[in-house]
Formats: sequence, C-alpha cells, structure tokens
Amino acid sequence: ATILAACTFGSASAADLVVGFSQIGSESGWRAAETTLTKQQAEQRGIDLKFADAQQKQENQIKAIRSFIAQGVNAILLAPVVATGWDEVLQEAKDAEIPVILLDRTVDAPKELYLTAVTSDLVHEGNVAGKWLVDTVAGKSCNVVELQGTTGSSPAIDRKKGFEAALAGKDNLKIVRSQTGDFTRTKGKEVMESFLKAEDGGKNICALYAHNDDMAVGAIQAIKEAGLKPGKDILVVSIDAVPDIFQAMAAGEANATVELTPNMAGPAFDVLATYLKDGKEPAKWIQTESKLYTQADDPMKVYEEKKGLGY
Ligand code: GYE
Repeated sequence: ATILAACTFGSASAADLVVGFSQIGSESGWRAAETTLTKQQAEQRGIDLKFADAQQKQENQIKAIRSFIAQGVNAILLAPVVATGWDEVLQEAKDAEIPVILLDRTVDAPKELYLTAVTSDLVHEGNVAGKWLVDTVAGKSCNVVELQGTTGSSPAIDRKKGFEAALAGKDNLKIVRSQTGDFTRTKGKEVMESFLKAEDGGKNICALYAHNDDMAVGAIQAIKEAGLKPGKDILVVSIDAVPDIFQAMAAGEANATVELTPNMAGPAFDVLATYLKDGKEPAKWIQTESKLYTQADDPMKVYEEKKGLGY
C-alpha cells in the first residue's frame, strides 16, 4: 500500500477524460464532502465527471455502472455501498476495458476486477478508537454500546473487527449492545434511544463507539434528551473527523475521533492518469492516513480548518 498525506492535491494531467462516478448517496457529512471534493478534483484536471447518486442502494450503483459502460467512459469510480455482489458488473467493465477504481470502501471480489482501491485502513481505524477507550477508562469497568455502519459494508465489518481487537483481553470493557445506525444521524439517534431505554436509562452505559461521527452526533442528542451528559456520563468515540464532531468536542460532548480524508478522488485521478498514459498498473491499495483527534487538540481550531475542506 502507498500511504498518502491526508490531503493529496496532485494535478496529473487527465484532461478530456470522461469518468463515471457511482456514489453511494449522501448519508453522512463525510460522504457529502467526498462528493464535493471529487467534483472539484475532476474540474481542476479537466475531467468530464458523470455523477450518479445511488441513494444507498446497490442495484442503483450496478445500473449506473452499466450505463457508464454503455456510454463508453474512460474509467469508473465506485464507492461500493456493500462488500459483496459486484463480480458480475465488474467483469462487464473489465470486458469493456474500462478500469474501475474503488473509493473509501472495498469489495469481496477478485483483485483483477478493479484497478486499485483508495481507502483508509478500516481495521486500524477501529483499533485506534478501541485503544483510545482502553487507555481512557484504564482499569475501570465500562459497558460499551456500538453503533455500526451500513450492514455488510467493509467499514462496518472492519471497524468492528479493529475495535474488538483493541478490547480483547480487557475484562473491564464489554460491548453490551451493538446495532447498525446505517451511518446516518437520524438512525444513530434512534438506535441510541433504544440502547438508553434498554440499559436502565443509560446508567449502565459508560461509552459509545460509533462507526462514524454522524451517528455519534445523533446519539449525543439522544443522550442529552435522556438527561445524561455526553462526553462525561457516556464517553463518545467515533470516526471521520467531520467538522461537527469538533464542535461537540469543544462543548465537551464528544471525546475522540479518527480522521478519514474525504479527498479519495485526488489520488485516484493521479494513478488513473498515469495508468491510461503508459499502462502502468498502480498498487492494488492506495492507503490514506488515519489520525486520532481528542479534546486536547484545540477542537475549534480544527473545526475552522475543516470547514474549508469540502464540508
Ligand atoms: O466513515 C461514513 C460514510 O465508507 C468509510 O461511509 C466510508 C464511510 C464513512 O457513510 O461517514
């Protein structure tokens, strides 16, 4: 894997390319920023980007890919909503000699069916979050509730795996409830409400681990409505590092987040330009960085910096 700085704004000449982008939807602030940046990066490079929003449905993504193939685009960007069910349509793209680059999520398909995947190390992100919680609670007993991402998506699978690996062997920490909030604020709030009701109003809950900040922000609302103090009565750790989580941190209502850059398209367009120019195949994985932020990292300053970056 090639590790890239969080914001790689390459400017490889990819002018006149036509690229189809099958985007999952706009379920989170992070995803909206990824879309904004992808359009900006295409514009900067003179790429004609055909954008398709799948409203989080795989069948819409498959339809969009088939449409891009019929249009004869030069390449396809795909943020795969779930990890399985892609082999057939990826084979169709390969047969049409149209390279596919995966953004921010991976697929369970043979690697020769896509050119490369630009993603973070999703297991590592969950592990960083888990290690932060282990260190923060020290030996204190702590019941954890978990808001999972979209069921069957690679981030939901891998962030769970990494978090559980960090808690392995720590008898004082226990995940008592775990359910999908589908990466959205609304669902995150709803599911957290059910966790609070099921856990004696939240008295037994010491921490929330949310697979993204949007679900954490929704859950923070639910914790407050239950009369508890998020960030104090219930620790809050999540992933993405979107601006709103830093506002919550500054208010003492969230504790930690693991950064995911929304600029996956910059590196994708760079390797695509090189590949289309001289056929040089990139590594199958271009890994983006993951950085832990806590309340000690001047959250309002980070909030201001982030606001300008596509959010
Ligand atoms: O964390 C979340 C979005 O695929 C890793 O998808 C990405 C995740 C991201 O809904 O905000």
